[in-house]
Amino acid sequence: MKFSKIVLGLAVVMGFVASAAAQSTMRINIAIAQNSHQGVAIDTFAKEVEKRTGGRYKIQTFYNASLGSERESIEAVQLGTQELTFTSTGPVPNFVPEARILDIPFLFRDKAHARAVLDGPIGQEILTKFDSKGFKALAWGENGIRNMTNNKRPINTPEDLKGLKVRTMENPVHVAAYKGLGIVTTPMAMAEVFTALQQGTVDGQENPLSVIMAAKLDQVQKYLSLTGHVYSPAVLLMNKAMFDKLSAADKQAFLDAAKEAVKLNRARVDEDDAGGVAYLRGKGMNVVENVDKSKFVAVLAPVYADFEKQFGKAEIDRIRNYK
Ligand code: EAX
Repeated sequence: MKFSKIVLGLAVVMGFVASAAAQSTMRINIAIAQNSHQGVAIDTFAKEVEKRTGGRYKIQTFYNASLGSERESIEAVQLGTQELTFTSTGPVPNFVPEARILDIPFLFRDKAHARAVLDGPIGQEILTKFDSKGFKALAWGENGIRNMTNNKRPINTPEDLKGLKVRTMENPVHVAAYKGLGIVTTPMAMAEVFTALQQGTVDGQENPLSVIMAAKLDQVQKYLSLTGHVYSPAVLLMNKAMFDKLSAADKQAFLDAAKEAVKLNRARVDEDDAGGVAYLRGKGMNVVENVDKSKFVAVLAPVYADFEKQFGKAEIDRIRNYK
């Protein structure tokens, strides 16, 4: 009797050891709340990876910059101290300059145009530029169309932006453009934004409705203007060496899981955009809906001239005219 109990006990332990050894755990994070378009992305990615690899890979999800800011997380993935991250392209140009062209204000007609460019040859080509920088970019996701908020005044025309102290992402293209609009720019990580607005360190910030709602910025911002001045892509990044070590089947599983994640991420952005204005008005924000974007584009003419020198007019037009 005793002997069979020992054998049984050993079998159970061996079983645990085998399954534990067979399962690897990886971490992925975002800089905003789980209840968000980005939370949907990483939660879906985690579920899909576990399902598609038969449980051999478990993805632990972290929110609210608990593992670090977007910039710190991109750096950690590049170094391999963190396996994955889902981030807006805000800080990306500091690591992959080729992605900067996507951050040009008023470059895309709308989300459909941006999604077509990112999922088409132009966007897929830019994804390959991440490889030599230590990343496997699994898929383009979506952060959304960025709008201005502030505590000073409604923004109807570019003149209303003059002298406003606005938090920006750590993105050189955004900073150059916003300065061109007369904004006093303060680059800062997302986790510091709520407090900076609350304390009046800055007057305003700019983000998609999805982020404004997820970060509860209605609690510290009075005015929202639907300037729609930038389409903000997101990207699902994995440490390149870790991706390369996966079997061919698991590489495909990670890529397919990323595709599923982005589908639901974009669907949540559409949902947020459909209900966001009413929601934020209901929270007491003063919303300017009809902003004449052509006036902002006109003021940006000198900045566009610089961008054409930086990126090439043909490259910019290729994106602008993409159908
Ligand atoms: O990715 O930093 C920002 O304004 C981003 O839009 C935010 O972190 C979500």
